[in-house]
Amino acid sequence: MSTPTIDRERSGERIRRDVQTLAGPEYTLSSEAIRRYAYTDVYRATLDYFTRAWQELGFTVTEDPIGNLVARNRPPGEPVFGVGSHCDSNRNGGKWDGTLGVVSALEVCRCNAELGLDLPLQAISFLEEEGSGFGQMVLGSRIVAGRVSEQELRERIRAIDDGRPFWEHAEEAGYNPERWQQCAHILDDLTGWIELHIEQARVLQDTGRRLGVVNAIAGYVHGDITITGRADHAGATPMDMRRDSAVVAGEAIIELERLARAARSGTVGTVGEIEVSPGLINAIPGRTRISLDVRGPDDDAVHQVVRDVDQFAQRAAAERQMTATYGQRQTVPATPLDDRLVAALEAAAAETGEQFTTMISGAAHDTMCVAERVPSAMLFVPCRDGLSHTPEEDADPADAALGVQVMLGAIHSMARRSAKS
Ligand code: HGY
Ligand code: MN
Ligand code: MN
Repeated sequence: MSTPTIDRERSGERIRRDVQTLAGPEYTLSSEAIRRYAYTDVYRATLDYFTRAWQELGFTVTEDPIGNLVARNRPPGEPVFGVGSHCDSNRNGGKWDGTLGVVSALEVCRCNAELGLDLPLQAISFLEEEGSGFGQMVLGSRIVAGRVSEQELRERIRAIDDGRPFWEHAEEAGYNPERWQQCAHILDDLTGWIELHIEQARVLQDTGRRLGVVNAIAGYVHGDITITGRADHAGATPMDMRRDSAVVAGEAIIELERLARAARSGTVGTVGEIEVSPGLINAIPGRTRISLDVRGPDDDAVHQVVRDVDQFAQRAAAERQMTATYGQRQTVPATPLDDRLVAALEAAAAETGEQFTTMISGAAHDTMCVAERVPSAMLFVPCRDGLSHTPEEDADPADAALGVQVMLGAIHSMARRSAKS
């Protein structure tokens, strides 16, 4: 049976409509950016939007004990192919990051029904991929993968807004965090998994490609260095009596950039958060916290950079009679993706006649946590000038419709192959 062909114009229009609707005021906490995260009413409204849409297709929609959304067209226990992403957003987010992947998964399900393919499908929208609610990226999929501890969920992982534990917020939102280990079961029936996502850089755009087949995802370490000095008076304290923690933070920020460049092998690093206390113009910073985001395809190089910048900060602090301490938030290893599924996506992309690039993802994705148990791959579409994690983020629904065609082609060919075996 030949590869199913979708009506890309109709799919593009539905994708545009879904993404545009979910950028509306009832789906974001901010009027300047898309801002939605776990257990907020705007996030609930977003899940409800997708729930209605999948129910209209005859899918059974459930949410696992902490709020990962699952929609499937087969009874539990039957094998299904997985598609999806996340529909929470960065705190300064755009309307395409994540949400486009869930909308495209919905569109795959629509086309599957319209073409009468009856492919067995399960869609997942993972909770808290961005970490905008609790400062922990890919939290929902890490819970599914068992990459968190109960102590972290009960105690250590706390809401950015009010400092209360994840566990409490999950209970208040009506979920059952005490059953968090059952979340693993949402992957049990998956024969494969594909996540469509915007590239979040501009390799595709600058090389005139509309499709990127992702065969690996860079690993990362998230952590914080806190430097402790003295919060003295900014005017009265002579320079040689100061313990200015922001100075050491500045030295560490420059050192991180130097170390990441020197590490090569695609290693990158940045300080995205700088928190100064007491944070007053006329008070010397007694305490400064800098966040570390270090990533790359080579886990050893990434962890070496983190160790080196931690040692550097401790030495620089000690030289000025201060202290520096490092705390790791989380780490996810570099993730190779499934060769057969990558090849199926490449073949389906080639069939469209579009040129494509096979590439590594520098950004993290829930697929990193799915790939441990399920043969997985990703498909990128361009975003304008590589802009992401900003309200200026933009993409073309026609590219996403092309992506849906490729996803459906790959899933269809995998289904045909397993039927023959
Ligand atoms: O930051 C990331 O890699 C993802 O977009 N949350
Ligand atoms: Mn994302
Ligand atoms: Mn993101």
